[in-house]
Amino acid sequence: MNAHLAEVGDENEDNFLKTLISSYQSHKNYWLGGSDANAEGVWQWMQNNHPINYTNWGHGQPNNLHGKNCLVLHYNPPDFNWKAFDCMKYHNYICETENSSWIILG
Ligand SMILES: [Ca+2]
Repeated sequence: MNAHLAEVGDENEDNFLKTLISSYQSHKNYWLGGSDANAEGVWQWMQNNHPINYTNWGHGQPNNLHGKNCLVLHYNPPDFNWKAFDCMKYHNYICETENSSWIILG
């Protein structure tokens, strides 16, 4: 399938995902493909280690505490924004395919 965790390049993609999960199960956290596991505080998209340019961090995020090295799209009523999370936690997830048609699994 060549799918990987979704990477959000700009506000349009961010809004697209928010709209999509609003119509699905909005009151959950969804893994995105960002991490600062390589270098604390330096957030990258994991597929190609590209820097994360567009961001939608929630208030006080990313907190950059060790152990919170993965990125979730977090429901923070009434909107969604980004939050650093422990990578080992269970969450739903959003994947994208190589041809950039989006899918949600889980
Ligand atoms: Ca971190």
